[in-house]
Amino acid sequence: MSTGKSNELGVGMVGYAFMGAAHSQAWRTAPRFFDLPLVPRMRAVAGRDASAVRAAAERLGWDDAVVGWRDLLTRDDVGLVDVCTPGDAHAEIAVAALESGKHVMCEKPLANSVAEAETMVAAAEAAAARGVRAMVGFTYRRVPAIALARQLVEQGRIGQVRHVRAQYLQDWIADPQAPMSWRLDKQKAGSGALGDIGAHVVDLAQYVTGESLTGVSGLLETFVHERPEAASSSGLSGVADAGRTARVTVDDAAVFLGRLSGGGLASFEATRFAWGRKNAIRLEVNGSKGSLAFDFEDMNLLHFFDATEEAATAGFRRIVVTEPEHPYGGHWWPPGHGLGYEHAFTHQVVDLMGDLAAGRQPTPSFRDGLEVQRVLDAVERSAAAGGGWVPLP
Ligand code: SOE
Repeated sequence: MSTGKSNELGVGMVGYAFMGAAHSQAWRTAPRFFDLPLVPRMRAVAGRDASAVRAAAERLGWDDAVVGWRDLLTRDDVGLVDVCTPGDAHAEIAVAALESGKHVMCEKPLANSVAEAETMVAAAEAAAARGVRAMVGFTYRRVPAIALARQLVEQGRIGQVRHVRAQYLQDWIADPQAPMSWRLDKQKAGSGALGDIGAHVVDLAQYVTGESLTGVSGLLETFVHERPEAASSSGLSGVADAGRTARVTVDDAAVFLGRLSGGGLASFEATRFAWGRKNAIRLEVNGSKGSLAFDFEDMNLLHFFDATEEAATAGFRRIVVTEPEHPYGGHWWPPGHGLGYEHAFTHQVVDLMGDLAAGRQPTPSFRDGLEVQRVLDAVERSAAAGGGWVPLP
């Protein structure tokens, strides 16, 4: 497969809305701030509408625009396909791309169902035998404070994990007049708050602790069943069409409990109805020797309590995770100047390029994505049966 110079990798992206814009920014920025062993080149973006995809290519910095994602698979200058579509298209595009020898980066959640995710894992594992790799975009793993939390757990600084308290709180549809979006349509999105944002905190809980959930029990609720259709939309906001309404077919909120493979207990909450909470990803882990706490709304901070310190002066330490000693540190601004939402997408590209250049499996893998999918599915089954316990394999 020729994609240009030997240390270059041509990228073709499918979809160009909110996630497509975030990924474009990352593909463009990664080689400008990091010294990469493999340099991504933004070859082509694919969409359905010729003039809209052309405008997106221009705006987001892609060399070319194509109508229909299949055209990406036959191009010699594309070595990786980046799937930024709603969930209902993930499986078809990712499997076809892997079968045609293209590496794949796929947005989260991996799929809309466990069955689709299993098909994707089978394709990814068959492709891996041919050196073709697949990764799912649980981007928040690459927030420096989260990566540091993982390191501290791995180093044993909080000891045996006893509790995980994980929340993902937003408010962008708390107003019942907020218009319909594909994220509220089960056909397109698979589930609601559960899969869209609950998936992130399930992944973070498993990633930071290095453990798996062994069972869950949960409740789901839809508070607003009918919404105005969107006359237009951009990102997460839209303009309501006064004349027409559409039925919401997903959950608005999810609350669930889980047990971790190391014996700890976990609680999760995912909602888009928490007025005032904009993108509050809160993760607290309590171990036998200390605690960690993170809130994305203050994403450059990690709070660490070390219970081995002298009791009289022990207290939560507020670590400003912006220093060269920190994960991904030293590549951006002078120490202390802070990072934002978009930087984690750039770190995702940096790690992916490093893994591809070294012939390593990037993480999170499609199998990690399937594990999360199984948790989502178990929560749905539990909620459908009134909240009972559902074990996970
Ligand atoms: C909407 O809830 C959303 O854009 C999610 O789809 C993303 O995964 C999350 O990062 C931000 O919120």
